[in-house]
Amino acid sequence: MYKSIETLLVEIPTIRPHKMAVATMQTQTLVLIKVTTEDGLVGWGEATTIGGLGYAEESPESVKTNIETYFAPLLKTLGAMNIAQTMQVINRNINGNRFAKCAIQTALLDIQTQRLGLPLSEVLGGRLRDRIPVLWVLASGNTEKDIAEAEKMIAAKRHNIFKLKIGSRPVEQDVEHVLTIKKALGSDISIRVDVNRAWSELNAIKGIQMLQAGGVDLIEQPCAIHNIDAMQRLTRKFDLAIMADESLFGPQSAYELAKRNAASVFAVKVAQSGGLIEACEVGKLANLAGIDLYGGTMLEGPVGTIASAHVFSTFSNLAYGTELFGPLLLTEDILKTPLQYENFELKIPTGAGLGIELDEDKIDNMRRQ
Ligand code: MUC
Ligand code: MG
Repeated sequence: MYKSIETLLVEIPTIRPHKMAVATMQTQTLVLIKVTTEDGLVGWGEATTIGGLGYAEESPESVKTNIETYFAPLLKTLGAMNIAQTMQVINRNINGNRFAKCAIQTALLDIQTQRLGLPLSEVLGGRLRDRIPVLWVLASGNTEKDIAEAEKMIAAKRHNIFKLKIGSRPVEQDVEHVLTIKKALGSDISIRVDVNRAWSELNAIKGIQMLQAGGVDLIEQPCAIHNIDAMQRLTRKFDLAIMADESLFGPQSAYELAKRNAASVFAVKVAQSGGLIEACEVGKLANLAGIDLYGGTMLEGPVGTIASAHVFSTFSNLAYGTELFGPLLLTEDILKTPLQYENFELKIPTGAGLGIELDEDKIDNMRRQ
């Protein structure tokens, strides 16, 4: 039933350097999976990551190799199975590789929901909203440039919540940068920071004290991935939201974090969760534990962004909105009709499947040969 499974690496420059504690991006490598069935349907998935191996354990190249060597030959033998059975066989035969698994699952769900004539969100339990709030990440590395960029976004009604990437400079310098931006934008504008695991617990206490006093709303992943004890103590100690990002990598880790009260908010990412269905399970666990939700991104292009949007549309609690701005950070669009960002929100497509149409000629021109 599956005729071909292709992995395409598509290099697209960013609109400006995107500086994070884990990497500085000038180009994003989109990792796109295209699954074609014998009866002519095409499903898309995405396994994009950040900074090669700088962010996660899978790189664009490892995803491509592992899909071509292990996933594709196995998938071709599973044509008669439904998606649950297919993913069960894949999980029994292939360890780890959450990004690749997410991309494959997305493409299979895209195909399945095209057959059913339903938006993908409808097989994930059903959407509760057609639009989701989207913040913008200020990461030019320069305070004045960041303020100008934010003011432009607010005036254009594109974004009115901002996340700042910190952690690569001394704590005092980072705090000064954040609070200068907070002051310039005023008390109505929500400012959050993402430390990308760069602080020791002591530095986190020092930094968060100053950021909380300055009116910052949320601190994302202050400490190391496996330092759950520090995350737990910081969550207890401070009144502002402490969000788990890199420490959250699928339902099992969500359960551990929830059990230990090691975060007040979860940044749910579909690839980090290992699939769209698993991301929904993380959302359910958060609900049961009274943990707020935020829709995260791996700075994917439109495929991963819209797959994530279908997931987040089903969350009853999306208290901290989303950061599904990935396609807006890129200089080129790969869709025939661009995604609709307006009034500080992203509109979720209503067509069958993912509900987007890729421009394959453009992708062909930009893909790594
Ligand atoms: C992260 O750690 O949250 C999301 C937005 C952004 O700028 O970087 C990513 C990764
Ligand atoms: Mg983060």
